[in-house]
Amino acid sequence: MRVLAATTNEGKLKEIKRIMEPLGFEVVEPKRKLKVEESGTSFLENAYLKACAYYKEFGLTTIADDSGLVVDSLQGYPGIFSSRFYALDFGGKELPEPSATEANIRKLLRLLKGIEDRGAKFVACVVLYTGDKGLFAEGECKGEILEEKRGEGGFGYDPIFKPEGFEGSMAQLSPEEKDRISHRGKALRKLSELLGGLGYTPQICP
Ligand code: ITT
Repeated sequence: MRVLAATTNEGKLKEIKRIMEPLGFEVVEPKRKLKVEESGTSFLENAYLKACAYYKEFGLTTIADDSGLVVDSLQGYPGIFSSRFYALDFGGKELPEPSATEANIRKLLRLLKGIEDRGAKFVACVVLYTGDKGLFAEGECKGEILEEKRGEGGFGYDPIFKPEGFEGSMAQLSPEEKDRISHRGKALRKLSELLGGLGYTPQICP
């Protein structure tokens, strides 16, 4: 099955390909990145908005991922605002320097300074939209927020997230290890099972 990956995030795109291609999907990149207003109030709504917008533009079965970091002691923030947390009017804004990712991490570490409860989870909601049907699946990865960055792998908040049962950060895992335990890996494998249950058989490309 050929699916268009509705994302502007290179880290996500790499992972979607890495997880879905061995499951028999051909993942194609959009010719153009779209600016989709993520006006939903949940990961599911935002994933659906992205999937529909890309489908409308390119006319291909589309997969979208809306994901983020849910932090217990911050009432679930940054949550659906994870990619733009630095600019959110919650706990003071940060300048996006040297990058939005660095500013997001800096803000989160600042807000958690001296806070004992560091519990958090990554959540991903993936939606596959075929033009007449939308299917979704969710995945979670529990862990805690470290005091400082560790590791160079992955993307986004990975260097400050320690998954449950591991010593280091998500950014210190190999790509295969991350995919095995990650919110995205779990959500995409669930989606693939759901599709199988509906009789879609992805063809392995030669
Ligand atoms: P698209 O909407 O174009 O897919 P985005 O980066 O804006 O790209 P989201 O709105 O879903 O995507 O925001 C997700 C943010 O959550 C992302 O920018 C990261 O900061 C963070 N995030 C999600 N999954 C992550 C992961 O596996 N590792 C680290 N950070 C992650």
